[in-house]
Amino acid sequence: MSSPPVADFIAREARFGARNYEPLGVVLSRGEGVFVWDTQGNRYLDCLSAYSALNQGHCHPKILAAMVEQASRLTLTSRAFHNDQLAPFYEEIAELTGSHKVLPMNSGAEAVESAIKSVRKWGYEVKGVPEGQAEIIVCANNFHGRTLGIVGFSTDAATREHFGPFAPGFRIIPFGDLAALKEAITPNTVAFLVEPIQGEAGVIIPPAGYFAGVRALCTAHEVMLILDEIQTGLGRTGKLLAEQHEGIEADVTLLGKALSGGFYPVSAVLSNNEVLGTLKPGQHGSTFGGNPLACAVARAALRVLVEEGMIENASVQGERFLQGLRSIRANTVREVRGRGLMLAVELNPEAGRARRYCEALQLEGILAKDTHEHTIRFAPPLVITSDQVDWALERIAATLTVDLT
Ligand code: IF1
Repeated sequence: MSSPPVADFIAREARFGARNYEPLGVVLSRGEGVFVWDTQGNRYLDCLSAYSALNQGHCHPKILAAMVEQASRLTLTSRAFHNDQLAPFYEEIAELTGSHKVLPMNSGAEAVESAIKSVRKWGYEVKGVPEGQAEIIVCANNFHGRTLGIVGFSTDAATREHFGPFAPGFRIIPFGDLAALKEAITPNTVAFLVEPIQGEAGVIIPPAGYFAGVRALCTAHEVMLILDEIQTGLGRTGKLLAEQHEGIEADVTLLGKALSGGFYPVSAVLSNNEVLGTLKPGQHGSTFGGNPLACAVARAALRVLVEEGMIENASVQGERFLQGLRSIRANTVREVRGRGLMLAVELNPEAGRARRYCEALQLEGILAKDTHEHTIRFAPPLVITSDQVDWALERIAATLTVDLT
């Protein structure tokens, strides 16, 4: 039996759904590795990977097996009782990332919120900041999620407008500007929250040495460095954590997205010191956080990432993809940026909206996502092969080569 037309699914979504997204006109029904298929049976190379949640590729068989096995045994206990998956999850993620304490949550935004709560508590109870005075420094053009606490310190109009009033306690400085950080730190500063590479802003890589300077300033002023690695972490940039490119260690690291390989929302706050130690029973939690299904899925997701060499592959294929994009000679392209398999092509404004090129790429069998009018992001699963990279580059080059005269 043939599937209903694409337009039918889209119209039915529009009828009852809140219109908070504007997806490309493709309706997907199956995924495997780097590929997805639409309801009509067309195959696409997924160059978004659900915003880097699918680093391990679609429906990875080993993660799937772990999920099915655990789902048939025990799914949820709440944290009112212990479960036999939580301890091994803690041990494995702590060992892999070199962390001392782990707080399991669900969505990325919850990990961010949990980190904010924890560093404020640390500020009052350990650093000695006067009650109610804690300040957290964040960067312009940040993206840390959609909760009220987080959107209050966004600088993007669509993200923040008409959702206030917002919570105080945040200072915004330009990304990549060390002098601005130095100036913004006060005795009441408890943390600097920042993405190692700004994702939503369009894959913005800070100047070399920036994070070494950030680390030194934070240490000197007893400010907790919180790295939001929800998008950059778990192999996406060619290292387990993007901080490794900078030769630094965060005090607090946030993971989400690929922590479950795209099967289930799993996030975590990892800390190197006493920050998470300030949380006592009853002071923070979540019904689903740390549940056995999440833990089993996350354990498998971390295992395949390491055992199957996905991090090294992201480094090798990322370099191939980057060089390939840089070698495209088209007057539509203004700049190519990337680290590992987190890549972006910024178009010249005269080239028109990036969305148009994503629609053209869709017809070529590639799914990619625009951001900020003129930027196209490429972030395929980390299991992509050289042949698949070359196949994509050929089509991307053809799509970007448009006569603008
Ligand atoms: C959407 C972007 C990606 C994140 C970082 C926390 C979160 C995210 C660094 C929150 C989430 C998403 C969510 C998605 C769009 C997206 C995104 F375009 F906005 F920047 F990935 F590129 N920290 N990123 O990137 O995690 O609560 O969603 O699990 O549609 O909002 P979440």
